[in-house]
Amino acid sequence: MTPFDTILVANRGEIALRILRTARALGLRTVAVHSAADATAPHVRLADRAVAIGPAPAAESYLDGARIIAAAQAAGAQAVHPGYGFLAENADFARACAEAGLTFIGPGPEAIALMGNKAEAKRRMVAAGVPCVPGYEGADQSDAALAAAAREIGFPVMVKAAAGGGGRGMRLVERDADLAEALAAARSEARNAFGSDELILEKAIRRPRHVEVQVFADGHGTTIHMGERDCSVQRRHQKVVEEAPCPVMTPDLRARIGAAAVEAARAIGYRGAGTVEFLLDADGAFHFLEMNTRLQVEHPVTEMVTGLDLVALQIRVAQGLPLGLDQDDVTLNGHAMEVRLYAEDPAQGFLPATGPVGLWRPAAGDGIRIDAGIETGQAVTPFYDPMVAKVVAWGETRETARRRLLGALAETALFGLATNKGFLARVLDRPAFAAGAATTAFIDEEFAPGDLAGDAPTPAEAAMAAVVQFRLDRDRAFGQSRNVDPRLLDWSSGEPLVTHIAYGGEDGSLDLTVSPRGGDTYAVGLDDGEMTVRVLDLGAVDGRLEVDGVRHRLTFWESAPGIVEIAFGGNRRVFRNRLAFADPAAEAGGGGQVAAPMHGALLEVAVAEGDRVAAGDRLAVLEAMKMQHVIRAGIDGTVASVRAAAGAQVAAGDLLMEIVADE
Ligand code: MV4
Repeated sequence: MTPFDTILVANRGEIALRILRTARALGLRTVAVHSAADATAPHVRLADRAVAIGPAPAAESYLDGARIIAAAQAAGAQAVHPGYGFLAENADFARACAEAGLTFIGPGPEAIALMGNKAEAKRRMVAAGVPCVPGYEGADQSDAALAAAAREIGFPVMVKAAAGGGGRGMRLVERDADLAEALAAARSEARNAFGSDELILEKAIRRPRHVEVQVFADGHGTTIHMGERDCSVQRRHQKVVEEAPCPVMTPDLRARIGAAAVEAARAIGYRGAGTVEFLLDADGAFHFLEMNTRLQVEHPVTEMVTGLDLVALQIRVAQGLPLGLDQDDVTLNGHAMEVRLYAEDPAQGFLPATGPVGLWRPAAGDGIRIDAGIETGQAVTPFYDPMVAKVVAWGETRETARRRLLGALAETALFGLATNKGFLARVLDRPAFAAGAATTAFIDEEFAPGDLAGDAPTPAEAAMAAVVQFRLDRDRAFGQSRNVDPRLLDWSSGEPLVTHIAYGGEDGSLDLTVSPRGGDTYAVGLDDGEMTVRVLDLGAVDGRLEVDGVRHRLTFWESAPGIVEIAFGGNRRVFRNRLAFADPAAEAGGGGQVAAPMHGALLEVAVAEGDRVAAGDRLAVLEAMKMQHVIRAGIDGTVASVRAAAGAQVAAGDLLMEIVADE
């Protein structure tokens, strides 16, 4: 192992930034690589040098080992940190680095390859005396051999792909009669996904906890552990919450599970950072599951309770230096809890969300750490994992960490994209989670499929949204000109100005009216009721509004005129004013109510009562923000009434005309 002074980070997003920061802090020079989609990404700007390695698809960029090795050579890096994902557990890449004279910051290729095959890993672990789930990992893959093994193990059994991981290709089989079909399906799935149809069987453990132990080894005979993480809360094998320590850990259990993890690493001559995964059953027995031969996404919770920088230690070990720590030097302090913030929409089956980030403003505070890969103005693209940030909180106790994490989520603003933030808060809020009782079955047990989306806005929230939107439209209409006497804002010479705003769609719709009452006070009508809303403060992003005597804090972002995203200390809600869009066909009931899309002056009204119009025909021209907006018919029909004349000042949502649809 040769010392190095320049390190290439073969990754992107938050983990690339995380690694680059430590490398810089250690005085190393840094090289970033990026795909065409990431040319202006934050990790590219943080590194001393950056090399473009290919087009957006990962297979042609971040997964292309040859291009990364060429980039390291071109930019003068002598070491490569793979992060997690991509090439982190690719034994061929680790070997190719070595052959190219580059230090791969991770374990040797043999350890990666060994742990990449579950059957082989389990045989080695059984031989090393590491407790494993009773099972079958034999070379005889015939149906007869597997069926005999399943009966010996006893149902229910888990069928797993030997080359798989993270739950892919895994099947639970409750009874003998279902085995043959499960084997056939698992084989075909495994062959397609991993290029190998080798299977293993295990006794199925019901409602286990996922407990993983962080291990570290140097090349000088030291192998230690750094305590455990509980990652039981997962959704479709994707981790949602991770914490350290495990809520049900005892000193005795930690000593035993830690010793087993260290033994697992020693048995294969491991070097660097690794994670040994166990299932912890309801009786407190633990069973080896697999070993991940990389730095994990959730390593920050271990860093927060140990005070160690795992990336710095990885680099140190890769330099050939001793770890410099004994088991006794590792002490655990307090509790840390992490959630993974994803650009995905729980209301649409957690569909990944892509597009530009309108506003990213992470929380800050005591005991809060946020590792993010995004910035305001950067786009989340469909090419890579949609995780945009990890929000982590530390506290003396688990409950303090949990409450801080809820607070940090509420204070973290991410607009422009759907996120799982509200879902994360609801997970953290569940009594079973708060009690530390969550197992791997938690999400299935606690959340009905239709219950993942979150709730509708309250009347007070809709009223605040309407007032925020009214004010944004007003300020736009009266020209950021600033020459308007503030006393004249909201002033009208005729009837009191009433602005109609309509939210919602198919299911619940909210029809509101906003009427200025002088000063910063507004009467907001909703259904038969009326709320009094006062604007105490409305900045570019933050606001404080009072609804019927109760003050609320909010953050907002206007994605387009007529669409405002607001977070009331928690989940982002999108308020889309239907009346702001000249799309009468989309109106409830399919009627032809044509409303002004924004505050402005009507320059022209192109139709009269009784005129026949076709969808797309020009109805009127509105001037706003020094631009002319053509308002077009959304449906075919006859103009039933015209409510405004050329020259009139109109407010957003004002009814301009009605079209009666053709029969
Ligand atoms: C199991 C199991 C029960 N019994 N193996 C899922 C991911 C992969 N790493 C292993 N997994 C499991 N293996 C036996 N013998 C239950 C799971 C499991 C699970 C494990 C960890 C975290 C979440 C999980 C969710 C469902 C199933």
